[in-house]
Amino acid sequence: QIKKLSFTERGKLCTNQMTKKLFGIMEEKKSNLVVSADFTQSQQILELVDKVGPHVCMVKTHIDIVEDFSQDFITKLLQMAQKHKFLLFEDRKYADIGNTVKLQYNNGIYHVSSWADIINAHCISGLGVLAALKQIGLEKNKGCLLVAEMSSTGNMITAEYTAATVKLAEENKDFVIGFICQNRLSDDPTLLHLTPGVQLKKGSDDLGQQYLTPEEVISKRGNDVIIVGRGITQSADVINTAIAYKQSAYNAYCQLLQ
Ligand code: 5FU
Repeated sequence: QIKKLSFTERGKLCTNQMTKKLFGIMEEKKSNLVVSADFTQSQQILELVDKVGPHVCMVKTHIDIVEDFSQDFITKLLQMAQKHKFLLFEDRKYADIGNTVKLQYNNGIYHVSSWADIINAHCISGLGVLAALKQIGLEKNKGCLLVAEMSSTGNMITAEYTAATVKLAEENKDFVIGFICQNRLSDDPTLLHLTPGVQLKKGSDDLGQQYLTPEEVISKRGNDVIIVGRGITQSADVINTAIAYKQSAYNAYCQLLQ
């Protein structure tokens, strides 16, 4: 049963170095938690990641919401990543034609390709988006996640679109490391399933976000990693809340191995 392989065992099967690295961090830190650092001030982000850094395998950013962006911020973020041993995932969801996406990934103010270990893409525009990101990312040993499903209510992703996305991932494993999804989509043990829309209690926000619990996401649905934003960032006790999410997701993963 593929689902029951440990992260270490799955890491050994990977030829993609980014996937191998992530499985290694997850096993070492006993964490399949990603925190989504959705703050608009760089200082808030740095303070958050310094607190939760020891408990996460990866920090997810939306760099274009940061109001005081600077190269110095990126330098400090990279130092934090090294200090606490986590990867950086820029949740840009590239979706345009290949040429535009290439410019967005490499250029502009943010130069995402220079610091983000992992990025993601919607393949709605066709094969060009992935080809373009790959042209830049592959030689820098970066990884890409494909958005195969979304957590938001009324999203227009169909089962056919999801299936086509899975096929694309399976055919591009040199660069694609897995999915942003709500359900386990591929039996390939070298592809990761990362799920946003997670809080300790099932629910929703007032703009269409829908939340599942860590247990539902990991043990019932068989995904690998939870992505948590406000459940942690809006908590009065960020560190202990991050620990609670980490334990909940990791215990759910351990249950699957038994
Ligand atoms: F692809 C997706 C998705 O389907 N749902 C999401 O919520 C991405 N996200 C991101 O995860 C979203 O942009 C936020 O950055 C984060 C969830 O934040 P929350 O505060 O936990 O709702």
